[in-house]
Amino acid sequence: MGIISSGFLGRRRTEDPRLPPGQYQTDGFPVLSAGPTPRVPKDQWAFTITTEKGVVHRWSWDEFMALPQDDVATDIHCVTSWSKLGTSWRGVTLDTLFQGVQTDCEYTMAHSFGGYTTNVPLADLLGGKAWVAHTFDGSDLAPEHGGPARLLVPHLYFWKSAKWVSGLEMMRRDSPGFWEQNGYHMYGDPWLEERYG
Ligand SMILES: Nc1nc2c(c(=O)[nH]1)N[C@H]1C(S)=C(S)[C@@H](COP(=O)(O)O)O[C@H]1N2
Ligand SMILES: [Mo]
Repeated sequence: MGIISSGFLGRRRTEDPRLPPGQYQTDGFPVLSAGPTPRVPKDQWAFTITTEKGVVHRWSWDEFMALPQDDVATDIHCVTSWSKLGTSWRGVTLDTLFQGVQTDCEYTMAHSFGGYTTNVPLADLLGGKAWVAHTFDGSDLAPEHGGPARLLVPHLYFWKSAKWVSGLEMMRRDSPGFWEQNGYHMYGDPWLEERYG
């Protein structure tokens, strides 16, 4: 019925210039977890950055929430082909967390409560490109989406955005995390369709 057929709308949606190649837009928020959802009470939560010299920078929940906070509007892209456009988050930039961290390493391994890992170059975490996010759409980040806090690295496929993130470990050489050991790409640029290794 009417001039605008669903086919026309479908075409328009897939041609959105914000969609990387091979991605479709979803309005839902799919949950993709490799295991059960860990429940981490905020009073037992901490975020750490561990350098190659073994220096540990640690923030409790209250210390983390007292840092400067950023509101972020961004698109996210899952390697399984869904993208969600214009999502809104609140969190702390990695630039803030890395102030005062001395390292010569170019690579990091993100670690999560529950054991998930993913490798991200340090350069991709700095320069206003990545956050430890605790709020989605104005509400506390739900446990199934990584609450109390998750990594948010939206310019890479979403598997790099470690849910329930507990810390970053500096690495001298790039080394594969969980999905990267299981065939996913070491870097994961959605615009270059770096899906599999
Ligand atoms: N700790 C942890 N983080 C994770 C995952 C996971 O299984 N465990 N899955 C990754 C993948 S493959 C995707 S697409 C996104 C999914 O996030 P969502 O469940 O909030 O959509 O989280 C990423 N971060
Ligand atoms: Mo994913």
